[in-house]
Amino acid sequence: MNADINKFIVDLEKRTPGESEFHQAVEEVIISVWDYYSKNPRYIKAKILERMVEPERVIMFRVPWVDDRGDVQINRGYRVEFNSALGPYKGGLRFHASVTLSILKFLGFEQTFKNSLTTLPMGGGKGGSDFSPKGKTDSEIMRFCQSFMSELYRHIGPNTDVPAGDIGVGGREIGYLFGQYKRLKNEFTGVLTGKGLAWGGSLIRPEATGFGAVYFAQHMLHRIGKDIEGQTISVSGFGNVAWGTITKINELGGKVVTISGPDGYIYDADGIKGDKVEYLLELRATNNDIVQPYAQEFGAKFISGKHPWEIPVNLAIPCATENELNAEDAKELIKNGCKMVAEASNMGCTAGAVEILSEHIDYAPGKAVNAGGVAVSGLEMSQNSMRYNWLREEVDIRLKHIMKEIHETCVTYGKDGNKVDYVKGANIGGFVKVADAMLAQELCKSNHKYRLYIFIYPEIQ
Ligand code: 2IT
Repeated sequence: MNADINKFIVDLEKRTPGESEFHQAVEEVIISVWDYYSKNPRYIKAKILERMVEPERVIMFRVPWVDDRGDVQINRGYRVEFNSALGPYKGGLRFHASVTLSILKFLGFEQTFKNSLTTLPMGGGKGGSDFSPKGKTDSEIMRFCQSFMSELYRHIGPNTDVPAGDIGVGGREIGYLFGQYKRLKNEFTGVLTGKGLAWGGSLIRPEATGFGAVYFAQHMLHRIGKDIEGQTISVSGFGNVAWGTITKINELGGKVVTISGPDGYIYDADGIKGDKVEYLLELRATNNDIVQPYAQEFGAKFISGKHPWEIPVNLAIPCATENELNAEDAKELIKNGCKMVAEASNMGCTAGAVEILSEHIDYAPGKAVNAGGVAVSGLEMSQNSMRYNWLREEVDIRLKHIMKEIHETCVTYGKDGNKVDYVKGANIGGFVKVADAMLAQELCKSNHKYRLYIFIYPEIQ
């Protein structure tokens, strides 16, 4: 690693001890943009990268609530408002036991570049809580969401910060959160995205991350003269992103043979199609966070405690969570003939996996592949501002167009002979717009006291 990059990372680690996921996300971006950055003295002079890795604001708060037994429970709530150069902070809320400040900083940092890639006017943010919906009743989730919003409401707004869902936050949670915001503010505004269709939500938002990921994978395949049709594909996860991805792959004639959960993975050689896809939604709604019941329901194989990357496929689409595919998995996929990995989860591959995959096959990172989700959130904001709803086809056309543009941006900045370095392409493509906007908006340089002084004593000038 170049000495300047190394110094940058060491300094960052000193200032943010223990935030390993955040360091991993920053390191990937810094390595990708360093050459481009070093050739632009105006970025260096303005310390753009040093500024970008520092969130504009971090809010941490206590979330007390009462469970069904009447016992008091305490969780921690967060909102990391990372960067507002391109628009209001925008990004999801994650409710999961694994949530820490490091995880939300990595997600907020990535979100800034991702949102920039969408071409829509959105800054980057992320939030959530270490609250786990697993095993909780509806009324417990409702009380938690209400308590969470009782603090968050004062920090967000349709022109300030617009949260959405992420792991553990779907339509039900957004409903409870929105209801509480409205009660407290007495305002019906587009302050959250992922809302129900009858009350300001956008068509295609639930499917958007998965649909967008498949549109992106299609562009990657077309570039090398292939198509989704006839491909055997492994998917991980069984939530909203996996569901949208599988639905679109089936529509385009591909076959998905795996899904996974924290308990292990399912191998269904016949393909996950028809009723089996809708069953994923039922499975998710049980709040148990396991995929094993799919095996009993449809007579498929369940492999306990493992990831699906050992199954031979042409294409893999990780749809679960960060660092779910490591260097060993990458080698196994390549050995079994996999030609492409399109990452739909945020930072789904470890740094070791990214290195191996990028060297041998086509690999595209989450911030490009999964940007369709937040892109349709941006379209939901537009529709809310107009107080109007677009048709399904209108949203889908825009989503397709955005994914095509993101792919073109990756090719523009990442082309390397016959290959495309999608990591470099996505990182530089995302970086340029944010950096230029930060330069244009400047930072607060004026020394207020000095100004006052020369106003009173102009002769000293
Ligand atoms: O990671 C993501 O892009 C999301 N969870 C969606 C964020 C959003 O604001 O729709």
